[in-house]
Amino acid sequence: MENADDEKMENLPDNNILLGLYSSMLLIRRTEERIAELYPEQEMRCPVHLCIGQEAVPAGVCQNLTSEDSAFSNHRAHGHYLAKGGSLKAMIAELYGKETGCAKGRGGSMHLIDLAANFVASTPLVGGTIPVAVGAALAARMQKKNAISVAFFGDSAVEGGAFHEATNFAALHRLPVLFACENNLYASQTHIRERQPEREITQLAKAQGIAVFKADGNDAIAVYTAAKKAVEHARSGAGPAFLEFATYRWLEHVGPNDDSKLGYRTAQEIAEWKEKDPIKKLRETLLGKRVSTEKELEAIDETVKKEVNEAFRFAKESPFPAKETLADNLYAD
Ligand SMILES: Cc1ncc(C[n+]2csc(CCOP(=O)(O)OP(=O)(O)O)c2C)c(N)n1
Repeated sequence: MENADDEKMENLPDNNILLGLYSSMLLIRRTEERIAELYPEQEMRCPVHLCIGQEAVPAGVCQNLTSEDSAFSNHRAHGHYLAKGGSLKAMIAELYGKETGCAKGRGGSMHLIDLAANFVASTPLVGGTIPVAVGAALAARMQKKNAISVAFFGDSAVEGGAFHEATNFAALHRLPVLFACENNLYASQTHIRERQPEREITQLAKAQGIAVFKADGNDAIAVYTAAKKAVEHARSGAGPAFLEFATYRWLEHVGPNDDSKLGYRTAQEIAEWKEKDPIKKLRETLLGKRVSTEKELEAIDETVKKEVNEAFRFAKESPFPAKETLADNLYAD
């Protein structure tokens, strides 16, 4: 090994993984940019919680999952759904309330589901899917599958009882589940310092005897590498793993706008995090390490934009559910 740079190169994931991370993040970013652009038309009538700035977490974690593994999410679900392989067309149609949507137009942005991709559930109840992911891990164990499950949630979810019950049960039974915490510092407009005592979130998982992994959530390679270790841990039968990623949402808590005028965080803080753009960071690595050329990355962007355009066209042209079917699928008979 001639120098530290060569050593770093040695440790890079292989090119397929790197390009997978890049494409996945770009798909999430371009999709959400288009949602933000078209939201003022008021054709998407559901609230939207955008994850622009946070893309490295879903991309880096899901790059380690197989189609057998299941994923669960919260109100900020677009990135997790897409990175797990959920249908983009069905997601956009869902935001438009259309029959072709992934929840047949009944759920909107916060109730994404795509069972074909094993993206099993997302719900706006903070922490609500964490115990369900643990249940999926228990089911996988009982069915003797090699599958693991992942619960994505924000930093506020660890303040709820469901998190503590679920981690306790998962640790006790050494279940193959990952708890993936996106620590973006805020719950709506309240900083974590005003909500939690001064201690690391990971201490909560450690106290349950759960293996803990942490990574810079703006560095897709770091997220991928930490998640790889956590996935190996869970899949080996050693029990659950807890992942904490430092990340940041660029736009308002809910909706398509910048919120620097609200006063709960400063424009400077937002600008500093934007400097750490995870897509820009990986792009620089891909070019710097000669994994890709500018032209190849441009081609990925063009392909992604076409896919996004096509999904919006599909959603807009799709029919609304017929009136007489509105109550279908809402209640168990
Ligand atoms: C049980 C519950 N309590 C309160 C709310 C209201 N609420 C919606 S989003 C949110 C903040 C979520 O913050 P976090 O979990 O850190 O995720 P982020 O929005 O930062 O991604 C709250 C309190 C809710 N949806 N569910």
